[in-house]
Amino acid sequence: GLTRLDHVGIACRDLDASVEFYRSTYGFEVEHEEVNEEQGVREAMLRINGTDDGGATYLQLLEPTREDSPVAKFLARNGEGVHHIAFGTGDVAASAAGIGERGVRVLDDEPRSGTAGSRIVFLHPKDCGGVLTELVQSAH
Ligand code: CMX
Ligand code: CO
Repeated sequence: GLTRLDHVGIACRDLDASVEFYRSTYGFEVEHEEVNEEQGVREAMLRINGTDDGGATYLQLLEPTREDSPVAKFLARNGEGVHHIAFGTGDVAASAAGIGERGVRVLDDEPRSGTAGSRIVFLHPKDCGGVLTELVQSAH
């Protein structure tokens, strides 16, 4: 099942400026930064809290690396802002299959590679009340 809110993904034009905003305004620090070419993002994970299932909750700041990426498209249409939410699961394939059976479109046939070796799938926002939703299974 889904055990926690893993992260909130936020689209930004300038990752360094966004990181600095969250540091200076709230005191949140970057725990992890990487480029994911498949998703077309440069991203920073800011840890907000730990949870009793061993996971944690993050803000995922997302800057597009190419113009045809989902985040670039989102920025062009909406400007900067909340892009998606992500729920944690112990078994992303099983969670996606169960949710798919309920009529929600799962955008990835196979889980893809997410932050820090995690495995992720996305659910179509039009089937989720306008909220782009990600399921994530941590690597550890
Ligand atoms: N949240 C809510 N609605 C969204 C959305 C979002 N982030 N992105 C697009 N939509 C809506 C649009 O508003 C549009 O609605 P209308 O038809 O009512 O105008 C509709 O979905 C289609 O929008 P689009 O701009 O044509 O976008 P696409 O269909 O090309 O792509 C989506 C939308 C969700 C399929 C695509 O963004 C996708 O596959 N996303 C998953 C991958 C991803 O987002 N990766 C980046 C994050 C990586 C990470 O978290 O690690
Ligand atoms: Co995400």
